[in-house]
Order: sequence, then C-alpha cells, then structure tokens
Amino acid sequence: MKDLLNQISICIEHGKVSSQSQHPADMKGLAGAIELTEEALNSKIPAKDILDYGLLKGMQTVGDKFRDGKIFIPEVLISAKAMNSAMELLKPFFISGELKLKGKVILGTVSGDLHDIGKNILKMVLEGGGWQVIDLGVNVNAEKFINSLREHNAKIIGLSALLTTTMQNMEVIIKSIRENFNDVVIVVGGAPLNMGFANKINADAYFPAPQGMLDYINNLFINSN
Ligand code: B12
Repeated sequence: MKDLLNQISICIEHGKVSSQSQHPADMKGLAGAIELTEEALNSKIPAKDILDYGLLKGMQTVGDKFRDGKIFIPEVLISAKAMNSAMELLKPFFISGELKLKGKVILGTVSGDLHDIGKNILKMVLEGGGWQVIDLGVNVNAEKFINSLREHNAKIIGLSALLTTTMQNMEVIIKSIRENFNDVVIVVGGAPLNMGFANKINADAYFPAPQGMLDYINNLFINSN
C-alpha cells in the first residue's frame, strides 16, 4: 500500500498524468496518477490515505521545490494537471462527505491591478494542499472581498498586488476587512511587497511564494488542532 501511494506522489511531483502522457520522457509508458489512483481505490486503500499520502504529499514536494527555486512555473502547472486528473476520481468521496477539504480561502488581486499569473499559481498550490479556493479574480475592491467573506463564512483571505501603486490599495482593503471582521487571517503577496510593508498595512502575514502561505495556514488551522 505504502509503495502504491508513494508512486502516486512521484507521478504528481513529476506531472505524470496517465500512461498515455509523453511527459516526463523517462516515465514514458508507465502508469500515471490516474491509473495508480484507480488501482489504489480498487485495492480498497481509503480515499483519505490516497489524498494525504499520494496526491497532497506529491504537491507538497512540488510547492517546496518551487519555493526553493528548484523548479519553475511550467513544472508547477504540469503537476497541478496531474493532481486535478487524479482528484476527479476522488470526487465521489468529497460528495459523500467521506473526504473533506481543509477549509475555505478567498483570493483576489486588489483594485486597479490586472496581474493574475502569481495569484493563479497560489490558487493551484492551495488547492493542491487540500483547501477550497474561492477566486474573485482581478481588480477586486474591499466591498467584494467583504461580501465574499460573508457569503462563504471564510476565515482566510489572500491578497495579491504586482504594482507599487496598487499595493497601496491593500491597506484600504485590509482596514475595511478589519472593521467588519475580527477573526479573518489576511495574507498578502506579490513581487513588490516585503515583510515591512505587510506589517505597516496590518496584514497577518506576507510570503514571497505560495508554499509559505500553505504552510502557514496548515499550521494555524490544521496542525494546531
Ligand atoms: C505579465 C505582466 C503583465 C501582464 C499581466 C497578465 C496577467 N494576466 O497577469 C499585462 C500585460 C496585462 C501587464 C500590464 C501592466 N503591467 Co505588468 N508585468 C507583467 C510581468 C512581465 C510579469 C508578472 C508576472 O506574472 N510574474 C510571474 C508571477 C508568477 O510572479 P508574481 O505575480 O510575483 O507571483 C509570485 C509571487 O509574488 C507570489 N504571489 C503573488 N501574489 C501572491 C499573493 C499571496 C497572498 C502570496 C502568499 C503570494 C503571492 O506567488 C507567485 C508565485 O511565486 C511583470 C515584470 C516581471 N518580470 O515581473 C510586469 C510588471 C509587474 N508590470 C508592470 C507595469 C508597470 C504594468 C502596466 C502599468 C503597464 C502599462 N503601462 O500599461 C500594466 C498595468 C495593468 C494593471 N492595471 O494591472 C511593472 C510594475 C512596476 C511597478 N513597480 O509597479 C512590471 C514589474 C514591469 C516593469 N519592470 O516595469 N503586465
């Protein structure tokens, strides 16, 4: 069982979707994440073990390597594809309630800013880490963030900005969120930001890479319970 889950995790890490996938070249013809997940389910391995020790373990490695600059955006995208393909097979277990996502995270690029490539990678890493992401897209103002926090009863929010002008809008958004909620964890990120700025605008945390946010919310909401 351990061996099979380990193989699934390796397929996610290397972006091996199925036996038909041409990528990666050195795994050509071998079973991929889809076949191995099917095999695990047929062998009656609990869906939670397949998720935790196969899929999530693989994506954790991908996130760590991306954070450490050992792999780049294309590799993350390929791994996310493998993860999503295998996740399709686990969907019935989420619907039945046997499997549960860790919680909800609201994400958005702040008002005036149309850059979303980084936010979309963050979304993939968080989803790959077992969180449900509500993606509000780009050019999101305070009102939209607040309405979404209310609608989804979410406790975690991630704000992204890529411009030195729009990063200033984060302060206004955070102030409005704090005026409406006292229990929402606000994480900020984006190339022009740093820890000093995050402290100044009263964010709870800043991370230069998605894996930092994933580890942070896992520690705050999951590992501490
Ligand atoms: C692609 C791009 C665009 C595209 C955006 C397409 C899209 N769908 O995103 C387009 C062409 C639309 C564009 C437009 C503009 N752009 Co532009 N753009 C870029 C470019 C080339 C790449 C940005 C990018 O995607 N990087 C890759 C991603 C993966 O990195 P990232 O966003 O930083 O995200 C990573 C981390 O920061 C982190 N992260 C990001 N968000 C968050 C959030 C949280 C919570 C966490 C934890 C982590 C996190 O995780 C990601 C993965 O590691 C940069 C230059 C550069 N090389 O960076 C300029 C750049 C950002 N743009 C710039 C400018 C000036 C503009 C324009 C004003 C140009 C113009 N005159 O029209 C417009 C503004 C439009 C607007 N209102 O937003 C400047 C910003 C300068 C500044 N200091 O403010 C830059 C730096 C170019 C430059 N050198 O001048 N741009």
